[in-house]
Amino acid sequence: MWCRLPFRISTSAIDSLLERADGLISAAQQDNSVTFGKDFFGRIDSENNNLDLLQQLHQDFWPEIADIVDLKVPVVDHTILLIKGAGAPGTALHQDRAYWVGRDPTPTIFSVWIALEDLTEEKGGLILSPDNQVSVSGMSAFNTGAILEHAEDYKQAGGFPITIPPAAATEMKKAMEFISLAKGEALAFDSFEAHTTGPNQTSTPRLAMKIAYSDGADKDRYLIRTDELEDYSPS
Ligand SMILES: O=C(O)CCC(=O)C(=O)O
Ligand SMILES: [Fe+2]
Repeated sequence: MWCRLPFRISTSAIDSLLERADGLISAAQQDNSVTFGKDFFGRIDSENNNLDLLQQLHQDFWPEIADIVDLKVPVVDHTILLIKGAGAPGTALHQDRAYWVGRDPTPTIFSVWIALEDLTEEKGGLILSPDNQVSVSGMSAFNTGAILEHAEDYKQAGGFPITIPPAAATEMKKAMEFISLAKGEALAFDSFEAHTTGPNQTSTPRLAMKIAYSDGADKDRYLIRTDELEDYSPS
């Protein structure tokens, strides 16, 4: 299940992020792989943890969805920058659940996927099934789906090696479409939503990111509770 978030994240929040991620982005100009800013947010070194930026982005949409998703102890499970280098390959079809069974025994993680620039299909934007689209109120039914068979394919390019095997993927992709997102637009998808992206066929890096939320009750591995993030102030 997935939905478009019907509000835009402020350009000023995104521009401050892009400015601070400048080093990573310029490196992706020369590197045709997917550059994951996995430790861009929340590094132990509190001067460089960028939680002030995460706070700004989060506050732009969380109040609109918190009651709908209704997590007992809402946490930011993890956040990554999804920078796909100029010329980098696509990401094979998968459900994120295949990666998260261990860390999220009862499925609660969902992703807010944010366009940090206007994303076209040539840039390697997200491809989803329109059949699974719901309105924002439908987020209350997130994570009620089922896991499909996945295989580990460490040879396939794109940085996400657990994938839906090629024959099944080809069949599923017939019903999937590129979803266009302008800078600051975002969509949310649950951990059972199969997704893929095409290669970045342009000469500049593709700029996107995801904030993955989950229920932190009974968990000790997550980035930060949402109430802590809201109260965060850089020391
Ligand atoms: O960035 C991509 O190409 C794929 C991202 C993805 O699979 C995800 O955000 O879960
Ligand atoms: Fe994914």
